[in-house]
Amino acid sequence: MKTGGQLIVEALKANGVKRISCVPGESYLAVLDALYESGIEVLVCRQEGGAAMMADSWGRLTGEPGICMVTRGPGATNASAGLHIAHQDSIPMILFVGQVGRDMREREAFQEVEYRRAFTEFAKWVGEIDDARRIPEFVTRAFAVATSGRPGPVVLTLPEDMLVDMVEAADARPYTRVESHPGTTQIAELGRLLEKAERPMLILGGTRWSEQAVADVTAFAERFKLPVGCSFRRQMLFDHLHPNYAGDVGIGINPALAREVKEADLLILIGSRMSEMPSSSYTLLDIPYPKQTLVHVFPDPEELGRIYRPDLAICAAPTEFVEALSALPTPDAPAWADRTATMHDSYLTWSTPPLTGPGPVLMGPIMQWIEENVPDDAIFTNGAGNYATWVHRFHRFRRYNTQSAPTSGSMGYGLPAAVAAKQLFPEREVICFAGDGCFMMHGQEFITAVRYGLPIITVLVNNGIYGTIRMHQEREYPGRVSATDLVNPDFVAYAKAFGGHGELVERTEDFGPAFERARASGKPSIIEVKLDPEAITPAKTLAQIRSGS
Ligand SMILES: Cc1ncc(C[n+]2csc(CCOP(=O)(O)OP(=O)(O)O)c2C)c(N)n1
Repeated sequence: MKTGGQLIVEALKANGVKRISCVPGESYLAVLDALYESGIEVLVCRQEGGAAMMADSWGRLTGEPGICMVTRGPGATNASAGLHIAHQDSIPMILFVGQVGRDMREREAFQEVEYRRAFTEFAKWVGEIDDARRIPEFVTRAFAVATSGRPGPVVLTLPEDMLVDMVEAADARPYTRVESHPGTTQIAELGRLLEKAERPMLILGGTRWSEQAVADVTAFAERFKLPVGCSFRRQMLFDHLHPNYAGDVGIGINPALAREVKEADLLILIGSRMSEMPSSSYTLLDIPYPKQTLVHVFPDPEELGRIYRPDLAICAAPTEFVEALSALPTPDAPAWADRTATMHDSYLTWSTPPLTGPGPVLMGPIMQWIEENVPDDAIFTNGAGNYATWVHRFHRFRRYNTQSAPTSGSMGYGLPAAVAAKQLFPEREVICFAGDGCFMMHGQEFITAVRYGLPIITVLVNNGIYGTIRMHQEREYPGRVSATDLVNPDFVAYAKAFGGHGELVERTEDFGPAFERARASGKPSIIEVKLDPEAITPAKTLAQIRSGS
């Protein structure tokens, strides 16, 4: 006989869970008790949004569901920020929510929410376990749903009284992963399309990749001399210094690359949904009938033909699809080899940072310093803001799993994601990029990094404004500044008050030494980079945007 709380923890252990994030609540004390001496590491967070984002980041970096536990009502609604990210980004995650007792349901009891109604839009499945004997069934299904097809978040709610019931239940076993392979006829058809093509291109995106899959797709691109683009915030899927790399198909795309995508005659989308950001607001491919011959590879049939009608639809996970590509014989010299080389040259020019700009601190040389001094396996995290452009355009990603950033453009993600990444890979450098706006959304999780001894480095780009919105505002309503300026704390003092290391950079040349000191401190650190608000994009100042020049 075991309690519901014990059965939950046993089911997690059976599924290989090593860590969870949480904010505690009285609604799930029995689970907290079962976690005591369970061997599962519990990261206690300061706000459920950050806790859920940590779980998302674990799911993103491992492919296995990240686990988060929160209390009912306010805990769950706070956590919904992380749920939405995991949903839009196709990340496996399971959110456990303490729920009011079964005998009180539907009375709007203290903090009661009907989660099936509230979260169905953000989750692949929302379930409530009202019988402790069914815990193995629900948890197994949660893992299967979160990881299969297009991965996503699952919410399981746990009535408080169910968790203390003593019951007999089946011993927990690990879930079975569902794989989806391409058919041999589909691979042969792809081979025929490639034979006919003159301007083919690969675009990689989505999830369900692995180190091996990245190696497989690289080998395929090399054999066929194909140019490869990476979808928005999925740049870690292809080595940016590889001669076949064509660039980031994301926000502010290289215009030359956008032209190539539009003019391609064969587009092979692997894992990407080609949603609003990578498609330049749905302008790169015609809807529903793209001009390009479209091969769309995606692990969920519902996405195939949803927006773009593909000429060849392949329902397969990227891992399984790229493995099957070895069956295609290597062509003699493909006619497009020169075009691939030209596209890579264009990428190299596009990703070379400008060395001038307004103000005494220049982000271009700072990015250059980072490129020269940060190891290839360093993990970059960020949330949303114009500061992120510097990373996305000028950091040359070299390896798989070196990025944890939301395609949903959610501010406040970078810091909790960095905490999670460092916990997972303590031997790797983890660098969080944040704006002053973005950082303050989950800045309290800096204490979580301090508490667990996770020396992340935060590059906090402080321009004193909600820069992205100011940029749009100046373009649409020139000179009418409304709700986009900020008053900030002293971020160096903030870092120190939390027990971390703080640095202030007011001149470009101070960045390198500040970074080295942050590294050497062995503590979580914040490097506040004081950026002139005029330096709003790598190409244009705020004044130029205001005047429409
Ligand atoms: C959670 C959330 N709230 C609001 C927005 C809208 N938004 C996008 S970027 C941005 C400003 C970001 O400011 P900051 O982090 O200071 O970076 P900057 O653009 O100044 O570089 C805002 C408010 C968002 N994307 N996410």
